[in-house]
Amino acid sequence: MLKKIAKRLKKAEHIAIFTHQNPDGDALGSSFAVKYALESIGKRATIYLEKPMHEKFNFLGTDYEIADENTESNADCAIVLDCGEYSRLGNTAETCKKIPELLCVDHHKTGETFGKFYYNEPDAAATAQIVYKLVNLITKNVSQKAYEAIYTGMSTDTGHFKFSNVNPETFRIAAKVLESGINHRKITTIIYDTVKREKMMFLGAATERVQFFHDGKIALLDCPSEFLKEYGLTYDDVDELPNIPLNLEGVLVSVLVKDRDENSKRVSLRTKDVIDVSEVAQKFSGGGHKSAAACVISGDIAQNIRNLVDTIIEKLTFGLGEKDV
Ligand SMILES: [Mn+2]
Repeated sequence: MLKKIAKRLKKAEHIAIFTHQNPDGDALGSSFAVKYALESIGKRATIYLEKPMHEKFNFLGTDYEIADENTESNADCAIVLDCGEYSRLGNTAETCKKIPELLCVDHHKTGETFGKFYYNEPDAAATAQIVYKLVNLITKNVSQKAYEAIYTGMSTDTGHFKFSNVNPETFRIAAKVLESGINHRKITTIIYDTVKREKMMFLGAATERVQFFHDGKIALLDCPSEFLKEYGLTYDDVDELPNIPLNLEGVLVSVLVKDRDENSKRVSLRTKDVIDVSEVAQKFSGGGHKSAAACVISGDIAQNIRNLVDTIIEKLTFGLGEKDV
């Protein structure tokens, strides 16, 4: 199927590239890598985003367009990367739907298999890991810019090669990417080792807000946007937020509660691989991966979050979890 997707891309004239809202390093890295590969063989390629991406990813490139419900694209082919469902495309979904041909490359387990040509590799640590293969099917001369973007996606989706989604293939592909001569340290310095002062202070205060359940095995951080505002930050500045409660000693599962809109909260779940948190998220109409998942909570929010914590306790007690810990 990946070969077919490469073939369709090569046949197209103008390719529109889409990814999930609030794009992370994998979403953006995959998008820019595909864009650069297509441009290198003389195609037009446009990345559509809902809003400006976080400035820390500017090193990948800044050539993209902002799309809303009324944006018309004259692309003859669309490829959606790192996202398997229209609903996660946010405001760019309408633009995407109007494009005659739809292709999709993803690694999320709980997508809706959309597009005429849909390729999903749930074992791939990052979509960028699949994109490595895709760009090499598109061109024999993949540029360093494209490889930098792929490395960024692989690094950020694996917590810099330390999450359980890392497999031998991840390192094989990372090795090939490094062999192209990219400066990986330049990338990791920007992504991991450059922290704003206000953010350091925020992280300390956030740690104090963490609540514990089930003998300290579950940690919950309620982080409304107002709290971030006190430090001059937004959610985009703290994408490692779910790891603050998770990294605490003794914690097996973390719950991060963020504002979504007036009536709902976005909840991110993480685990030190003791339970499948995507199953917990699915119970609340969400989804994701085994060790990282998310869902939206509305209605009686306090009660529903309590129910979610109870579901985790149940999983820890009766699921596959506790005996393996
Ligand atoms: Mn991803």
